[in-house]
Amino acid sequence: MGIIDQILAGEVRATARLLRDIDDQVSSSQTILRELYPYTGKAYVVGFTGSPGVGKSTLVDQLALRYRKEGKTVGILAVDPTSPFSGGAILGDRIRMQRHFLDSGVFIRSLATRGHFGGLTRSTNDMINVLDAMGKDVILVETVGVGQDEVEIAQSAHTTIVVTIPGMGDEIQAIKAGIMEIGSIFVVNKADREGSRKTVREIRNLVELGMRRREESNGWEPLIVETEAVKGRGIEDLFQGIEKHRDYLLANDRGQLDDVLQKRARNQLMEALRDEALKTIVGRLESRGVLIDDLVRKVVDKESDPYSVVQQVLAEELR
Ligand SMILES: Nc1nc2c(ncn2[C@@H]2O[C@H](COP(=O)(O)OP(=O)(O)O)[C@@H](O)[C@H]2O)c(=O)[nH]1
Ligand SMILES: [Mg+2]
Repeated sequence: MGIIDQILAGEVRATARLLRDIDDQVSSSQTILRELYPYTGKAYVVGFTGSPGVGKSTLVDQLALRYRKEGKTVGILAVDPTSPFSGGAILGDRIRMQRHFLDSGVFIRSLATRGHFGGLTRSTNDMINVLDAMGKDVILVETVGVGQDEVEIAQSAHTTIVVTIPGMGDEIQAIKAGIMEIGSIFVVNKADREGSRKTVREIRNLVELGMRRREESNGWEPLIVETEAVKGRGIEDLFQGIEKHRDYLLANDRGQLDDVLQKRARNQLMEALRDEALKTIVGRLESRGVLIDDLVRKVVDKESDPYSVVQQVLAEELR
């Protein structure tokens, strides 16, 4: 069996190898991704975003169990640029995820993202496609934080879950600052802590404000769910919430699903374009004996500036 057939058959070893190659940016992985692409589009992708420690991994773990109960197969991608592979966070995740290891219906992978040239979003999207082609019914993607990468990754998901905890002013600020638009569901985890109801109210106010501003642009009113992930409390509500959002997308009377698919495709296309264009230009420079480091030096020494360097490079390389 060739690698394509192995992955389509859901073989763990072949899949893990391809994911590693994507992480290492081995160029042969592109050919494989190209061949796998026609087989993607069946999985339901759920993205989780929120600050470190709010309980995303614990939620993902619990939801994975819930989906298994439905007989669904699950892929899990944990994207954590802040923690190296050998780091404590990943170790903690490993231990927590241990119970899934004997379950062939769950495939787990952490993305370390060591200084990615082409960016986090691209490898994540590629990996989502692999798990999709591999036949996983549901793919749970965990990303850290609320930065640009996370917002972009969130756009790859059908349902995006913004996770927060009681009393985190920063979180609420982040929600205000633009992540509001991406949340299909807001989770207030660690509901065992004081102030949970208050946080729910604050988010509800923001949601209502956002809905008014959004002018029914897509008609989905974000849900707010309280959970205590460590004890599995609220997981059923969250699960049902995701199902509800899925039903809404699939009803598709306003082209909701197509919106999601378009965002994702656009995202993937732009990422790949940026990545390949950059690679091509850097390659051409190097083949002419121009080193990026020398250009950097010029900018540092104020012999030139970033803007002029870029203009010059583009003028020469994109003729
Ligand atoms: N008290 C409490 N602790 C929780 C809850 N959910 C997760 N935790 C703990 O919070 C810590 C961080 O959880 P983790 O899932 O790794 O957070 P992540 O960084 O967002 O993935 C762990 O020690 C969890 O056991 C909860 O509902 N209540
Ligand atoms: Mg985590």
